[in-house]
Amino acid sequence: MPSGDSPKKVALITGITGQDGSYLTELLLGKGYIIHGLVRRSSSTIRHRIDRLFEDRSIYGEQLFLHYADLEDLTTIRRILTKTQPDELYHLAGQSHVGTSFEIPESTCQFTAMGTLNLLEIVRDLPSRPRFLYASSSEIFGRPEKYPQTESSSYRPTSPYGVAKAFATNMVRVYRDSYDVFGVNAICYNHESPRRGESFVTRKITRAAAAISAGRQTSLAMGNINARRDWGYAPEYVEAMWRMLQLDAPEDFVLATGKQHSVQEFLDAAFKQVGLSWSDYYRRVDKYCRPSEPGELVGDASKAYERLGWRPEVDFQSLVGIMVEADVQRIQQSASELGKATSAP
Ligand code: G4F
Repeated sequence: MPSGDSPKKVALITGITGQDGSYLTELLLGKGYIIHGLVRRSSSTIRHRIDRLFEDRSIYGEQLFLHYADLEDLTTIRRILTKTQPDELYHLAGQSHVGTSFEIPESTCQFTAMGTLNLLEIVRDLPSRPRFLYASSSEIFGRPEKYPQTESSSYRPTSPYGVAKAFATNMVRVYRDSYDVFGVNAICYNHESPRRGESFVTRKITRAAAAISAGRQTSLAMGNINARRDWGYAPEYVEAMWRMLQLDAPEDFVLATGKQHSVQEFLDAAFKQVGLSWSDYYRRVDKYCRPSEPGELVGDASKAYERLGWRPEVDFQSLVGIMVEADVQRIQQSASELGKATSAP
């Protein structure tokens, strides 16, 4: 290293292959970080969101490193943390589907609640502790007494997922207050992007709008379309997460737009963009309805604005526009690749 250069910061990200993990990785690469990511080993590694980085030899093996570990592999995680000595640890991994948590409550709690506690225990014992950010969720507020919610609103979760997240969020606070761990909760409201998993409602809708307009799908089976959410744009949320770990002292923050829209409004905007009417294709199917839904989840992010200088810029219409456009392009690209393959001699 040339004299005068400060050493590069090191970050470790759990959930690096997810929507937020991939955006955070790009953000930190741009800031010159060395990044270590934990990847779950399964029969098929789902890594498509970071494939471009993985295949770039000037990045992978130089600035970006992946390690296989589940959140249950405590010895492995301890070893990776001891070896890589991160300055910042972003804990984004977890079973993130609220609906699925009703079907698999035990593994959801094991992974999301206990997985976070295990990680905090490891961090607590490290001689040189990283700053720790936990990606918490508006689901902790469940059926809130008041709206909009702030960092001090009470936790009243309505799903196994929300309960697991509330446990983990409280544990971060306990480790901060009891052991002086620099631990913070980013209490994130829904945040979406073209990289959103296909089983979440926004992406399910934008994919369907694109596929129906291309003649590849004929209908869209959905659950409760009266549900309302505070939807923001994911790349902006990871920027706030990074800013949280740059503060002098650890604090929790609500990250939200402060505006609510219904699933039906999302449907309407997405289908309009491709010149269709959603009601011609929509079918209500009970299996997509949840045993219980949260109440009015809408966040007040004024603390993030004041302390982090963070304010979401991408509004609801723009978010829908970005996502539909990306899915239309994906379909056009796959059609042209298929065309090339079938016309090959
Ligand atoms: O897109 P969703 O599955 O997101 P949900 O449950 O709000 O959770 C997301 O946001 C949380 C807060 O940030 C995160 F903690 C969590 O990890 C995840 O990222 O569902 C949104 C709404 C729900 O009310 C659901 O009942 O859409 C309703 N919905 C209606 N039909 C549907 C469907 N949701 C899904 N996934 N699929 C449907 O067919």
